[in-house]
Amino acid sequence: MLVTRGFKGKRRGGTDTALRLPPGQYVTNDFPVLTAGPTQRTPLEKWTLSIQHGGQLVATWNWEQFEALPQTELQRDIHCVTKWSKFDTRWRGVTFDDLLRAAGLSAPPTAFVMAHCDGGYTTNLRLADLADGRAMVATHFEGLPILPAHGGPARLLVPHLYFWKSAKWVRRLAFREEEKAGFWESVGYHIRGDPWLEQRYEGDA
Ligand SMILES: Nc1nc2c(c(=O)[nH]1)N[C@H]1C(S)=C(S)[C@@H](COP(=O)(O)O)O[C@H]1N2
Ligand SMILES: [Mo]
Repeated sequence: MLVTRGFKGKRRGGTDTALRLPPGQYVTNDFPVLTAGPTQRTPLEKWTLSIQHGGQLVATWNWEQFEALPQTELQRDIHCVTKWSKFDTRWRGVTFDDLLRAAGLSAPPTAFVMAHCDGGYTTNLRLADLADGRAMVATHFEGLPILPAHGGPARLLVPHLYFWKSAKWVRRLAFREEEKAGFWESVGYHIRGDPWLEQRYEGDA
């Protein structure tokens, strides 16, 4: 199954550009690489994605199993807290909703999730920002496997939040009872990071 969502009829410009650009951002056509640390390179045969709840393993998929899950395409604008925004980026992967279904979870067990990555990067997310088609574990960008520098083989994509929430090389999604700050959130960045509310730093909005 391939579901395509969010395609726009034509490229936008002018006034529309202003309307779709969050406060303090500028548009770029580049795709900057921003990583705290080295690019991670886990061979596909060693790669797994897991869902955890309170330290217990709920589900795990190897690469082959993960690729067999329902695929969704999303076309979205992305916004980095360093102020670049990139319009109309196209991704393919497995939505968070489909992951939960595949994990046999009829309802999400808690309201908070921590994403854990190869290399130790973490970022915290609220369930409401992951569910209802808002987020996916993406494996493809613009029709090609995501490059290692951009988080391939699989990265989280949470396009409506600042891009630091889109964890590269994601390996584990851990449900938690309480909200805990991830890597950037624990050094002064905002706990949620909504670009439209300009939630850049702790204490903003
Ligand atoms: N694992 C991991 N994921 C990460 C980061 C990181 O350092 N490590 N940086 C975040 C930040 S700050 C941004 S802006 C985006 C950058 O993604 P890109 O390099 O594909 O542009 O990845 C996010 N995900
Ligand atoms: Mo960033």
